[in-house]
Amino acid sequence: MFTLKTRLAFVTLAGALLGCGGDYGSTAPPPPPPPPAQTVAATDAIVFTPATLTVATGETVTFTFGSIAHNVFFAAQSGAPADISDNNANVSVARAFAAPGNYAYTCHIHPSMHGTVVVQ
Ligand SMILES: [Cu+2]
Repeated sequence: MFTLKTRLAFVTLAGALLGCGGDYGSTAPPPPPPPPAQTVAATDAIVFTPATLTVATGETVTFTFGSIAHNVFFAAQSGAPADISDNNANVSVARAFAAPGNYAYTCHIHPSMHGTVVVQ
């Protein structure tokens, strides 16, 4: 009986200390990381935004896909990165552009969707 009372007292004390420590240690959450600098959004409105994106040679462009699936097929030309084929939803895919040029692309699911990456 004595042992049980002691244990209960200890648990109560520990709970009080933990609660106090939690309040003392609370800080504001860190700010979210900034979005990638070079991004093309394949939107649920069936457009690429921005339709034309200008980047420097060697930069990486992140294509972000929303809840509606899209893909990115580049016009066949030297320096074009690999296509982002199939159905892409709720994912982001990065492509690097190693050579200057104008790289046009389209979504094969929605042929009205066009965009261009201008690499300077
Ligand atoms: Cu599409």
